[in-house]
Amino acid sequence: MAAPVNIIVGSHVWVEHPELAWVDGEVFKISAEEVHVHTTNGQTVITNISKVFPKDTEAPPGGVDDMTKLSYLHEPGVLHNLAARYELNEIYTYTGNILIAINPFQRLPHLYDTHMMEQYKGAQFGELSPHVFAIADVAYRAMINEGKSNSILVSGESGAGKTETTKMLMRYLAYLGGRSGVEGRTVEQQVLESNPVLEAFGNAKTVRNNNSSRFGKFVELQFDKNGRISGAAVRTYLLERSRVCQISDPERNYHCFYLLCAAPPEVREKFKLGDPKSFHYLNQSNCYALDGVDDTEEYLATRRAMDIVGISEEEQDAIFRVVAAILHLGNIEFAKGEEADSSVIKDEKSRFHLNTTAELLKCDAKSLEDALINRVMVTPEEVITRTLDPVAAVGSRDALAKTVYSRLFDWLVDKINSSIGQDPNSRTIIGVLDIYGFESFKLNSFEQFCINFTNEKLQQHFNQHVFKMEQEEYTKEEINWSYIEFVDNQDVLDLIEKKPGGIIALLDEACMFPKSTHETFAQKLYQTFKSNKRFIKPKLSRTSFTISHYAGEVTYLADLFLDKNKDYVVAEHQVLLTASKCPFVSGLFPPLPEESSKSSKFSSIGSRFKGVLEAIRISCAGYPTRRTFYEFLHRFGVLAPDVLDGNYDDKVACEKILDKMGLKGYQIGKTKVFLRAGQMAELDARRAEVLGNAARIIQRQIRTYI
Ligand code: AD9
Ligand code: MG
Repeated sequence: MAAPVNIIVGSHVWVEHPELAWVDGEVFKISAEEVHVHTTNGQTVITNISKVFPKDTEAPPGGVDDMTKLSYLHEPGVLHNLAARYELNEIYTYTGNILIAINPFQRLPHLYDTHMMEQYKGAQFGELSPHVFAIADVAYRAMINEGKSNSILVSGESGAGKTETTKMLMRYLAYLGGRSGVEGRTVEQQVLESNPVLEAFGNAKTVRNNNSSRFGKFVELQFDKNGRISGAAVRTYLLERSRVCQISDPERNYHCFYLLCAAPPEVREKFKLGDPKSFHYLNQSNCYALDGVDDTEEYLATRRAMDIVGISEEEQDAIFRVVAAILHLGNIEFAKGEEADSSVIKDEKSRFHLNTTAELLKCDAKSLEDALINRVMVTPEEVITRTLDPVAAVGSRDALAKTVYSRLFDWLVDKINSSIGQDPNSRTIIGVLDIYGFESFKLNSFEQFCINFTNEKLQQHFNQHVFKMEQEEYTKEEINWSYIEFVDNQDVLDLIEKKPGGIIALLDEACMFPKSTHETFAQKLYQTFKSNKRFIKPKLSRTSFTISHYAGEVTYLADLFLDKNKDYVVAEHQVLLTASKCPFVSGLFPPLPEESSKSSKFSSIGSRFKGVLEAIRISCAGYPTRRTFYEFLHRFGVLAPDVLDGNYDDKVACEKILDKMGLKGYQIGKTKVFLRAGQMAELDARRAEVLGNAARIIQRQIRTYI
């Protein structure tokens, strides 16, 4: 978005500001490329003309509800508009048919109450204030009227409000497609209550968000021919497994661990639980409680939601028993054994936790011990039992915890799906996608790599969609357009997912090759991508690499990439749990054929995910500003009074004015004028000149008169 060059002395402009991002002011001097500006906060700024953007002095103080109504589509204009609306608690703004939401960080109950839902039901899009309900309504109407399935994508960085938005969308769709007055557990109620269940097990506090989703989710609502919800399917993507055994201050593990530790006393006694501070998987961070969240209440709420979703008492008991077992498992420590490279259970305390884990999982304690400290190697010739040193035993313990937890999570998703039920006769669906948002921390590992890759995919989908939408608008207005370049992130995606040769392919390759280490993997990346514009090797680093994502640069530590990419279940763990006397636990580990043991789940994520300034940038590449003929003449008629007097029809009049101003490259559609980036500013500058001259003439006349 290059700044337009038509900035003159007296122009109202935006200039960059180190803290405020942008500040407005007035140009008082221009010398060559340098612009001198008096800012409204009392400073004088001298900057290059390319860094100065015109300010629309006629924009309404409360902002406009659709960005396409802005005279200037540039970053300061867009941000200013959003800020002006946010001041008035207007958190929603349209950009065409895209909704931008700004996180209010406070409950706005009236915004989502039944009265509001009634208002939006069937209302023409754009007639009421921008709202998430309006987006859902459009999707629903299109389905009813045209028999079209639709998906709603929610995107934004971590903490932006995607999950809350998704829940509002689902609530509104449940309202439209629900059976009012029906008693008992309805499909829509079950769908809505699946949210708290999945959040208890799949969300956690991170640095950016107290309730951060650590998995991606696509909810498919199925409708019957009368537009009633008749079934639903929840698909989840890539739960962050490492969090189960590794957290850093001030983050938390998954909510379910804390709420179970805060359960009523009889539950805690049964599972031998106590203070969360006493568990290794929780006490690696100093954060236990969340502001405004009562974990005891959350425990009860989760149980209630499980009831509605259709998880039986018995199953609920087994679920929490497994959660407790994981906490005890994490407290098993190891000491060096007598033989070299071997280990033993460290002390009585660890033995207690080992026995408790076995009790809760209903498996044999000795077998559990063996599975933790030994590894069986099967070669074509013989079967060898190898001992593990204490470090490897801890690795084995953590691998078991992660496996059990992710199986438990998958079980919950399956259960939700089977109990809500699918409608095989449904022909139309509305899908809602809520993923984990873009993340960049001080230290970023494989999890952030996966999360950010997912977001790149979604961004690409979004780019293509907006591009198509623009194209449709131009076609509708019958204006000529050939090729509109738009900022594309295909090169980042190629870097990551190209087969062969992308980062994921190289990682999978490294995982298959027994001699690889994170260092050889990093070296391979440096070599392969040395001239890739999106890939940067940080100086002085031997194992980290930087990717220039659409949302910014992120540096990843390659150290644990290999381990984390290998998603297989240790054979001994599998055998141990398949033999559990608890049908729930053994059900999580059905005997599996060999081949799945080495598969890397990660490599298939790309294919599973075919998925706002960028949108605005795309608009800028085409014809960002459009005005109806009437609006255009109203604003710029003053530039050519003779044309206005000429009795032309509106379209011709617009054309004559544009010609007179010597503008090139604009387009005239059937009802609107389409202007190129910067052309609106140019017209405004001319208009200001004309009006200024007129004012001076009037002043002179007045003076003469006096
Ligand atoms: V992440 O990528 O999963 O880490 P999200 O999902 O984008 O992230 P989330 O929806 O969880 O963010 O929102 C974060 C917090 O912002 C919520 O817990 C609320 O406290 C707050 N929030 C977000 N949207 C709204 C809203 N429309 N009304 C009120 C909101 N509060
Ligand atoms: Mg979320």
